[in-house]
Amino acid sequence: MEALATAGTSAGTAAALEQLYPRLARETFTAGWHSRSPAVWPHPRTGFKPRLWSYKRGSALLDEAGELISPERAERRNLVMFNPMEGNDYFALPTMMAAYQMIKGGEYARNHRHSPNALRVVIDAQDDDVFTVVDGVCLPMRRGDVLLTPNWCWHSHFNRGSGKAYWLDVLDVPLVHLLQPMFFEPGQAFEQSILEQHAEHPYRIETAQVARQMASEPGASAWRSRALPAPSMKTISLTLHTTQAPAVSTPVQAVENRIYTVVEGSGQTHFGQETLQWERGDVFVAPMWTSHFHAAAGPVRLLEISDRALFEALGFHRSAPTPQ
Ligand code: GTQ
Ligand code: FE2
Repeated sequence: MEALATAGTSAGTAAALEQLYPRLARETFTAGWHSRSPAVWPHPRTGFKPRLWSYKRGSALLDEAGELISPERAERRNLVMFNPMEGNDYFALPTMMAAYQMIKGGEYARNHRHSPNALRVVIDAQDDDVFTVVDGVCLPMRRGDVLLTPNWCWHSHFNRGSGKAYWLDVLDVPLVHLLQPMFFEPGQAFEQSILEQHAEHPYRIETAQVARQMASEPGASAWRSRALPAPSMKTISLTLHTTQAPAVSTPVQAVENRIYTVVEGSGQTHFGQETLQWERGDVFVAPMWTSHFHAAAGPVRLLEISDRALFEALGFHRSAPTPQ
């Protein structure tokens, strides 16, 4: 920038500018033409990388942690998946964090609420043992279910069985850190009073049921995608991808950050030169404007959790017509 801005100026002008810059800085001004950091660039660029976290390894480490940490000591027993880059040890993506959480039989993850929107995707739970309570409504957590706990809803989780339960948490915490509207309140009591109990509720999405529906429609052996409703979640969008047979998706490249979680099946995702292999329970991320496509090895249920709703609401969303 500097070379451009001063090209063609006389030695005297260049010297005067050099004297001006520190005087500007003392008054907390930066000369825009002299700044190291440009204001704009041609297309999105990000330090976040495509990355996968293995459920096999994550759940084994969470089991170890479970011998040392109780839900009484930790607000939540979770392993946060961070994208390894300078200065980051907490965020998977610029707008969303992701974590594996585990609760043992008989344990209760205490009641609280916060401004970040959250959701969970159940990876392993014994039917009728594990529940999330949202604003007094008790909802079952079964394998493949998505449970929504939007902004400022009271929520707690419990396991009344004897086996361990595991799920993925996704929260828009990094976005709330950036924009700064953070609020958190612990419940007065550890446990939340249950006012109602439902299996069917807008905050509980059974991906198994949606997948069964998609499987009954024509073309089920091809790669198909369906948007899932996520009521009250203004920053997060859900899409279920399914196929009944080996299939390949069309490449995408868009203004959105995506977290994928493998609900069922195995396959791989291609990011240019890089390929991520995935199996049930694994979680991987496709950062902003990263071109990628999936290849299913057999029947697959892949849940995509993205910040698309956020970018659409702000008018920033766009897709590349021909992903590179
Ligand atoms: O289950 O309420 O992984 O509040 C991080 C923050 C889970 C939760 C996390 C949370 C929760
Ligand atoms: Fe929470």
